[in-house]
Amino acid sequence: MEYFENNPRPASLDSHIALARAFIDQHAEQNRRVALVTSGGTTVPLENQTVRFIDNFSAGTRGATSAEYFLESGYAVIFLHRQFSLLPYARHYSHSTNCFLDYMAFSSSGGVVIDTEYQHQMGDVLAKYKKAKHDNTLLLLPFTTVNEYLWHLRDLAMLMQPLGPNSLFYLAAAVSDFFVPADRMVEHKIQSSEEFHSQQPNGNSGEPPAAHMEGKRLIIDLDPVPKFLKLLVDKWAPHSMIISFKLETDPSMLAEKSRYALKKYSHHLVIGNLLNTRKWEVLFVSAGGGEKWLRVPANRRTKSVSGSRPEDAGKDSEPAVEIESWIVPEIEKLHTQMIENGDPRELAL
Ligand code: 9Z3
Repeated sequence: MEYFENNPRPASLDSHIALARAFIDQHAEQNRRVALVTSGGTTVPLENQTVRFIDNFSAGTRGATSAEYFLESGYAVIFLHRQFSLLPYARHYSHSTNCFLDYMAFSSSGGVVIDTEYQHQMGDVLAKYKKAKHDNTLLLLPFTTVNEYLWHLRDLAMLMQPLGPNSLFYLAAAVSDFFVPADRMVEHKIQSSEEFHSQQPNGNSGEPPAAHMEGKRLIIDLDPVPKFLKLLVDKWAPHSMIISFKLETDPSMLAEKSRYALKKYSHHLVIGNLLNTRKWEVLFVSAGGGEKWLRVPANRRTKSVSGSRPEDAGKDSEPAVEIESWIVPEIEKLHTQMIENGDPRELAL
């Protein structure tokens, strides 16, 4: 594909692929299912030596939480995630309203211990984390840019091919639809003051840089990201189960756009979600035409935190039920169906 001829191979890819090869070999030998979970937003740098970039919304909650439930269901998980976004297990203590030091306390002898208030819950998380470490079932691979994401997805998919239907792709990362191709990217920081404007040399495309100043205005002219999902389904992972997410903000478009994506790429399942309600409702759209909503009931959309108001249910607060604890077992069932019945792209929801 032309994209990979024209956009640079990330420096981290070789070492990541070596780690993934050993990981996949181990789990192929143990006949374990392997899920590639993607998570977090992809950036679009505007300069080669990047000061400015465009980002896609995603904290990594969907991916990190789902990864934990895949591990609980017996999958090995390759967690391809945006660097510094939420990680499985660590997510319970990072990026939260508490600073991690709030979980600590001094013991009577002056040593540092986990505060008694958190010990029980942290013990549960720690046990799961230690098990994943001991069994070597969780591989963390970071990316930052959309280019790094695409290279990793392609190479990991090809590496997973020998797993056949025992492999699954769960594409929760928020992938940019637009990017700056390498041959239209400027090297240095774009100068905003007119006194310092320069037409930076720009590869050999002969086209103007994708991001440049015109007077006081910054003009950004992005290329479309190639339709990688089509390639994943048809070429890179033809025997895997493939699940993609569709993010919308307008409720009236969600079902239609999810159906459209499924029809266009002919994979197994699209999970539609809306930005404002994603933590408590998702729409499953499957290739057989089956559709169903998974919804956390209204009275379980907020943890009972003192002072929380019913009208804030589901906003920034964490629901009492993690919807991923319902999503992942549903997928596991569909995956079993797919493995047992060959590969019908018509799964009964
Ligand atoms: C999603 O829809 C994810 O569920 C969220 C998760 C990004 C909403 P958070 O990380 O949010 O929990 O804060 N991902 C979007 C997937 C996406 O970009 N899909 C692309 C597309 O449909 C390519 S597969 O074109």
